[in-house]
Amino acid sequence: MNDLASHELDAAADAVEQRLGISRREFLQFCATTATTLGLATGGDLAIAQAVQKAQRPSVIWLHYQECTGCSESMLRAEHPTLEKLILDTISLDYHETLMAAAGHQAEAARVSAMKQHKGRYVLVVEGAIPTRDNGIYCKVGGRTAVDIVRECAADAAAVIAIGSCASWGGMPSTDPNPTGASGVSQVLGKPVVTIPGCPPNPYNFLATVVNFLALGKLPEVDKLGRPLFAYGRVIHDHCERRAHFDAGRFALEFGDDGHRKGYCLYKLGCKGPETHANCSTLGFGDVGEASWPVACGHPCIGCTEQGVGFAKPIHAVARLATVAPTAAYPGVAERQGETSFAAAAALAAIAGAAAGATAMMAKNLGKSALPPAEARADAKPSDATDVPPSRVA
Ligand code: FSX
Ligand code: SF4
Ligand code: F3S
Repeated sequence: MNDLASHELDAAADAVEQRLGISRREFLQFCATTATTLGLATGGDLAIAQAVQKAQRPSVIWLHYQECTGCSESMLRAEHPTLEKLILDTISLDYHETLMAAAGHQAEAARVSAMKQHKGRYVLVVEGAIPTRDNGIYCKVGGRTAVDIVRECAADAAAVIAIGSCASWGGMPSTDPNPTGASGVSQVLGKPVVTIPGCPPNPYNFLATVVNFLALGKLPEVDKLGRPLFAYGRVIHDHCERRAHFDAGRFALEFGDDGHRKGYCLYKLGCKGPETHANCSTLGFGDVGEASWPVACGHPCIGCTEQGVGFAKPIHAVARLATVAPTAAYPGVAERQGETSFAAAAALAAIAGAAAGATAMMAKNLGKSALPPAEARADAKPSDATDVPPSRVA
């Protein structure tokens, strides 16, 4: 970075420190991390710092429908690194039913007024699924159906963001038999929108999306489900802290067993990390440090960001391995460990060659039971020490 850019970055950090009371160090760290996360070229941190500093805050209209308000809670309870301050400073939250002081007709008037004043420039955020069955009568605000209001608000929005799994595809309210016809925003609008799934989603992913919009004037690149690639481009399993245990065939088989207490892989307890796209394993949630995500707490990922997995597959069902060719040779969760799966996998490898051979190796590992502690094994090497730090142990 040249002297001028470095000076400008300092100036932006000073301004933000004075306005928000966020330390320079925290703010610069946030800019650098976000620039890297978004894949911006050199100077990306400066673009982000200046976008936040200029405080040309886009008007945001935030609608709530079938949900638990966990998405909003997740934004507001985020203290690390001061995300909440940045979120509330980076946007002008002109309509949010849970947070605004106004109620009834006054609240609706605030929405209409913000829409008129910022026509074509406001950002519409939708939290919660939208009931579509029976002409949408299962959710009304001010006498109008959610379907109606969402369509009206989206018509003049500069960008539409569906926050949470409910708004992304229907989420929990759409669980079979979906009595209200709970649907995602893109289904209701009939066009793709940016989705930030998760139940609740990570507030950082929302903030990074908004910052991308402010700094670059456009929404981030997304996958075919509208999920920003910077956050949902890979499966959780790819960078899970327990991945080495998976690869080595060390699994927790029951909650509270030896493998579980040692922090072994949770695949056999139904972890959906292998088929769930999200960055939970690299980000963490809330303000309690980086070990704050389901798997770090000892619970299998339930796939809450993945349509067709979260709230659809039973929690105990084993995951499909999205990035490796799956094989019918996997042992079931309750199957006796060892013999059958390895024989079947070996047969598969013989038929299908090298690619299947890799799968067979994995199947072999999946067929292992949790190994005894390294220190108790005759073949133990220092690299076999699998105990994880106390904070990571379930
Ligand atoms: Fe709740 Fe949001 Fe889940 Fe849904 O998050 S945390 S039920 S995704 O819409 O409020
Ligand atoms: Fe982590 Fe789950 Fe993958 Fe095991 S199956 S490595 S716990 S994501
Ligand atoms: Fe959800 Fe799994 Fe992340 S349950 S919060 S996608 S670890």
